[in-house]
Amino acid sequence: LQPPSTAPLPQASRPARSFQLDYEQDCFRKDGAPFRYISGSIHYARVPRPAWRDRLLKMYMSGLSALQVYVPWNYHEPLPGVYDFAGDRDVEAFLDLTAELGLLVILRPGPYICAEWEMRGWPFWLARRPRCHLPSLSPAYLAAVDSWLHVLLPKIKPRLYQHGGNIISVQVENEYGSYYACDYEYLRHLLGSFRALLGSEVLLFTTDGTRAEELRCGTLQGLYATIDFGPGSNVTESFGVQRRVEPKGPLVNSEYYTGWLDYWGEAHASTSSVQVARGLEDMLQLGASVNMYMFHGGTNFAYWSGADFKDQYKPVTTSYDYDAPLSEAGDPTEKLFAIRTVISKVLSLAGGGGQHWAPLPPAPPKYAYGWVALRKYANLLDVLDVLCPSGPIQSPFPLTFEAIKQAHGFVVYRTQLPRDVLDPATLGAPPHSICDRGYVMLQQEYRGTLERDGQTTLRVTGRAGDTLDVLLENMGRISFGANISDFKGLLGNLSLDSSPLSNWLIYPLAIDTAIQQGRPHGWPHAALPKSSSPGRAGPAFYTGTFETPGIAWDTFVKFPGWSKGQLWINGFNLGRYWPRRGPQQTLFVPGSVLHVGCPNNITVLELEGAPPIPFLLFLDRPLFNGTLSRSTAATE
Ligand code: 6GJ
Repeated sequence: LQPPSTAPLPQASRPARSFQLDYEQDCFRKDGAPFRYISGSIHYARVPRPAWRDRLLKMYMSGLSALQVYVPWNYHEPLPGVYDFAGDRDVEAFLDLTAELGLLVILRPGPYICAEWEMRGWPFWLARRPRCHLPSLSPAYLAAVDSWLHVLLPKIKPRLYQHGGNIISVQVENEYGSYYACDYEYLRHLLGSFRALLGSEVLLFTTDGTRAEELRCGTLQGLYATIDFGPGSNVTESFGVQRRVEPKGPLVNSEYYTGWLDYWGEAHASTSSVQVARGLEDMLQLGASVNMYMFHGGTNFAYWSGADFKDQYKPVTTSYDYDAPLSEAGDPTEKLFAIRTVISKVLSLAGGGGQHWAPLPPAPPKYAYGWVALRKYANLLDVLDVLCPSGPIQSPFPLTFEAIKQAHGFVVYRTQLPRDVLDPATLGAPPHSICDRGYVMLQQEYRGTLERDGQTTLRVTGRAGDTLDVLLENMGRISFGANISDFKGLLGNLSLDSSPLSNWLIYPLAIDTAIQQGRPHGWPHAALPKSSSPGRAGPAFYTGTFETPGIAWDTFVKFPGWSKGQLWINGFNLGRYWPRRGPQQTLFVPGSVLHVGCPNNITVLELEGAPPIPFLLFLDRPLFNGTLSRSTAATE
C-alpha cells in the first residue's frame, strides 16, 4: 500500500467541476487534480439550527476539507406523504451553509442509517404496512423508499459538485453487508433509483465493516466500496481488506471512530486522543481519505435516541457526545487539537491547508443559572383530557403504538380489576412484551415499574373495579441488527394471577403538542392534583420559570433527587433524563432555546418520583459519567 504518486492532469485536459475516481493513480480527482478528503461526521438533526454555523466553522478550522452527514428519513416524513423540512429540519439550509463555509459534503441518505437514531432512520409507520419487510425488495417497502427518494434527491441534485455544488459523493444504504439478507437485487434497485434521480456523474459508494462477509454482501458493481474501522484496528490490514474488493482506486475509511456511543446504565465511553491521532496519521500517510465518526456528536433531543440489542434491550442516552473532538456543546477538546496537529503536519508536508490554521474560536461561555424551584402542576392521569383530546381507543386487548399511530413518547393503557384482590396477586406481562417501560398505577397510586428485559411482574391488591393504569414509555426503536420491527407499547396482555385482563382504554398522549400550545403553564384548571391517594402518585408534571441575565448562554441542567423523565424548556423537548441510571447526570440546554427578557418556562414530566423539594440545578459544565449500575439504580 503506497500513497499515490500522482501528477495533476494538464490544465487543458482537466474536466470542469468534476469529482471522479482515478483507478490508475488510486485516488480521487477533483477538477482533474488528485484529491484526498479529510472529513468529519456531524448530524444536523442532533444540533439546533442556530448552532450549525458555529460547529461547521470549528470543523473547517480543525483542518477538515469535508464533512459527512446522514439524512434521517423519519426526521422528515413523520407520516406517509407528510414532509417536514422546516427549522431544525431544513436540510437544504444546512447544506447551503456547508457550501458557504467552504466544506465539501459526503451525503448519506440511507434509507437505513443506523447512527443510534430512532428506528435506524426508518419512519415508524413503515412497520405497520402490510407485507412491508425492511429492508427488502418487498413492493410496499420499495414504494415507500422510492417515494421518499423522489422528494429528497431532487433537493440534492443541484448541490452536487458536478452541478456547481459541494456534495462530492453519496452513499447508498449503510453497511448493508451487516444485514443478513445479502440481497444484491435490493442494492441494484437502490443504485437504479439514485442514478435516475442524481444523474450519471455523481460518485456513489457503499460503506461496510472489514469482515469478508460484510464486504461480500454490502458491495455492488457500480458502487465504490469503502470500509470503516476504528483506532484499535491495524490500518494496513484494514485497507488490505478494502483492496480485496477494490484492487484499484482511493483508500477510504468512511467511519473512523473517534469515540463511541453511550447506553443508559453503562459508563460514558471514551477513546484515547493519542490512539485516535496516531491511527489518523497512519491513514493519512498512506494517502487515504478518512471520515472521522463523529467529529461532533451533539444531542438526541426529544425522542430521537435509538437503541441496540445485545442479549437485552440497550437504549442510547440523550447525549450523543460520543467523546468526539467537538463536545456535545460544541467545545473544542484536547482530542480536536491532537487531530488538528496531525492534519496540519500532513497538509504542510503536502504544501496545502494553510487557510485552516487561524486560532480556533474559544468555547462560548456556559452559564450556571443556579437552582430553580419547581412545583407540582398535575398528575399525568389528572390531565388525560388535555393530553389525549380525541379520547381513548377501546379494545379488548392492548394495542401497540404502531397500531394506534403513535410514533414516540407515551401511551396510557387503562382497565379495571375484574375482582377483589384482597391477598397480593401477581400482575404480570408476557416475556418481552413491555416495550419499553411501564409505570403502573392502581387507583392513581404508583405501584412500580415494569421494564423490558427486566422486572415484568408486580404484586398488587385491590377491589373489583379499581382502575389500573399503565403508562408505557417508548425509549427508542432499535437502530442496528436483525430486530427490524421493534414495536412499542404493551405487546401482550397483562394478567392477574395468570388471568388475562381485558376491556382496555388506550390513550395515545400528545404531550409535546400540549406543551407547545403553552400548557401546562396555561393549563385551564388549577392543577393541584385531583387524586388524593395517600401513596406515591406516579407520573406528574412539574413547572417552573427562570430568567437569564441579559444573555442566553448554553447551560447544563442537573436533576438532584429526581428519578427519570422528560424535560421541556420553552416548549423545546430537550430529551430524557435518568440520573438514577446514568451515566449522564446533566442535559445540555442550548442557549438558542432560552429567552432573554422574559421568563423561561420549564416543564418536567417525572415518571417515577420527584424529590420532596423539587429543584433543578443549572451548571456551567456537563456531568457525563455518574453511572449507577442497573442493580444499584433499583435500590436507589
Ligand atoms: C456504524 O456501524 C454505523 O454505520 N456504527 C456502529 N455500529 C455498531 C452498532 C451496534 C453497537 S456504532 C457507531 C456507528 C454508527 O451507528 C454508524 O451509523
